[in-house]
Amino acid sequence: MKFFVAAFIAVLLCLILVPAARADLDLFAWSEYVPQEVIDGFTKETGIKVHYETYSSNEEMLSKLLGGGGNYDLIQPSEYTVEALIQRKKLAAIDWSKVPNIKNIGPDYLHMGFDPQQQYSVPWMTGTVGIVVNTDKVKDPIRGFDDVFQPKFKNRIVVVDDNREIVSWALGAAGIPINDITKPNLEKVKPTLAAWVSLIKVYNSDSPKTPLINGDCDLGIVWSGEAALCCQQDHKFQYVVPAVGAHQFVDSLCIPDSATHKEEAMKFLNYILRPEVSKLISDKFPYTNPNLEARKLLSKEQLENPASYPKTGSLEIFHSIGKANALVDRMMAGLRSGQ
Ligand code: N2P
Repeated sequence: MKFFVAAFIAVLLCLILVPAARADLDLFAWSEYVPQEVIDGFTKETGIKVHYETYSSNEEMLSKLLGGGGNYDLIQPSEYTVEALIQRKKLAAIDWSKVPNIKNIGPDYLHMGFDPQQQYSVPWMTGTVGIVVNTDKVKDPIRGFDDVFQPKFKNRIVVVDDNREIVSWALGAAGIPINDITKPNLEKVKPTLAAWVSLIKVYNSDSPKTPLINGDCDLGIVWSGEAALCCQQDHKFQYVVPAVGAHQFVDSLCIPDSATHKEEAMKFLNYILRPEVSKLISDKFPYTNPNLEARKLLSKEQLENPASYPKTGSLEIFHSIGKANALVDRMMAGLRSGQ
């Protein structure tokens, strides 16, 4: 009898404790950026289930993270948002002894200005925001933003749905440094932006390639990985890094200080840094891969895709602009609603 009671208690304990011990991982990342097979491969190897929730902008991610809208173990901010989160002490330091594969990242992508001590971020992908031209439909030379936003291209343009990006194009075209976001500078570019906004047909940050590929739009200002997918599909698409320069984004994975599964998060970081895993990310989402060991595994075609690995262009990263973000959003909301 005693034996049966003991066995019964043991089974009961197993039922209660084992599921609790099997941790999950809550990943909050950009849409169309983390291949399902990478997630599945990680789960298969570690038993850790990954919940992938998506967002379409840094600002959307921030408002959910800081508003307590979710409990996340990994987030995927761009450089200026990493900088802002470090300033606000919202990120957990990464224990590099648990993420030795960081060695695969090229030195140019480490210790960047937004995380100078390389304490909080693992570079995921980098890229540019540039122009896609359907050369079957657009015969004029397109070299910069002013060439895109011409009245004759009204309702033929798709852009990413990202106010900070759009404002940076007008600043760049006016010769104002793209991080110099002040009230007077915004006033200066407001008329240009008003004219540009009236020409845009589609705002889409998740899949801006779609209206280009299906022929709804002939010009786009989009993330380079989306542009690379257009170029891969049809040589009629051309990628142009604007002559005045472009924003180079650097998207990283970071662990929020509030994360409850930090060990699992570091396992995931080390996993995605393996060259063969990182190659899968490049195969599906052809941005510029900062993992130099993974780049060695890419084909000549992948490395020669002009959007994934552009050869020219002066590039600049964004810096955190603090409260000026609200100025950008307010002005753009007004312009986009026709005021
Ligand atoms: C991926 C979006 C890339 C984000 N779908 C650029 N920061």
